[in-house]
Amino acid sequence: MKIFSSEAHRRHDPPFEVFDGGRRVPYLETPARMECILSALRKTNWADIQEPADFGLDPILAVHDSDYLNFLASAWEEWQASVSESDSASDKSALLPATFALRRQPHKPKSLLGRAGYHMMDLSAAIVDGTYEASLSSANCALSGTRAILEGERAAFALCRPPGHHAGKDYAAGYCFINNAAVAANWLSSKAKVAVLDIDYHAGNGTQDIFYDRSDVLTISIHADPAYEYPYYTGYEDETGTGKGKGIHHNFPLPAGTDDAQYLSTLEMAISTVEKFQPKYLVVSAGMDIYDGDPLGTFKITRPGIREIGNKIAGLRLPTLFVMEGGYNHETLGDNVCTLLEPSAKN
Ligand code: OKP
Ligand code: ZN
Repeated sequence: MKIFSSEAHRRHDPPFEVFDGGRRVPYLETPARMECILSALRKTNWADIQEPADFGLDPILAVHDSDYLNFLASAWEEWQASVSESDSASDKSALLPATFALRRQPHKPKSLLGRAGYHMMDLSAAIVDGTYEASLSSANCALSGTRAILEGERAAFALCRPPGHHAGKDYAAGYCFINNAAVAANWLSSKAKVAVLDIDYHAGNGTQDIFYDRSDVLTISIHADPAYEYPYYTGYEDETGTGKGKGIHHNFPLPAGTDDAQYLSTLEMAISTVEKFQPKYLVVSAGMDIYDGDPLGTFKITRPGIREIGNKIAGLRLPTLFVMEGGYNHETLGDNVCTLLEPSAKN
């Protein structure tokens, strides 16, 4: 299986994020996550790990607003250059605003902190030196995987970092800046119908937003019910798309503590939804934070559960691009990723 991974992800290494209640904690979405996954992949006999190619900005701008991408491109330097736009300017180790724009607020200000709060949804998407470059290389991993699929590979894996599924057209959120899976799915959609299946523990709100009014990209997300879990405001069952996209978007919210049996019966419904749509391509947002004991999750999915998820996905027999999303238990992350991919790698 072709796997695309770039060292450039290391340049994105924020010193902290802010948890609920205002607690500053070390950033959980670390470069070490990639080490874990790569070292597990290298122990298999099927992983063909390659550097991504550079696809430029066009395929990214097909999904994200240019104002937003310009913000990402210059935010760090502006942050360093800014002279005390606010009290927080004394600690410049990460750009993290403390005010956020609700979209019903009409103004998009020119000031850096004003734009930062406009283009961020929460306190888990800190911008540091190298965030933009790492995000571009992450998208290039997804695009390289897409090209492999278009050239006839049955499956490919984009080892993306930062992850992407919380990022919308014009905002960063939950460790995500560029929506890698959406960039890939959008390119594939220029050839034929595409389904995106998001199995990360958290609702794929960004992917949903990006395709919500489109009928050519089916989006399905299976996740912790936003009634109790991040991202709280979206990912509910009654969100099914709008306009031409009505009925093409599906959320499967699950209770805290969901086990293999519950998860797999929901996956069954998701898989038959994909089959009915009859896509030519599949993109899987592969978050492994569904695994039992993940520091950000509550589900109790076991290794055999992950294997069964991998079997069901491979059973669709669609050209499939796996895109890395979350997963924060360093001990188990690498083996879980290999277990998920293996049935598709040997297909
Ligand atoms: C990213 B991905 C903890 C707050 C954590 C951000 C979660 C982002 C998850 N109380 N907020 O979907 O794995
Ligand atoms: Zn997640």
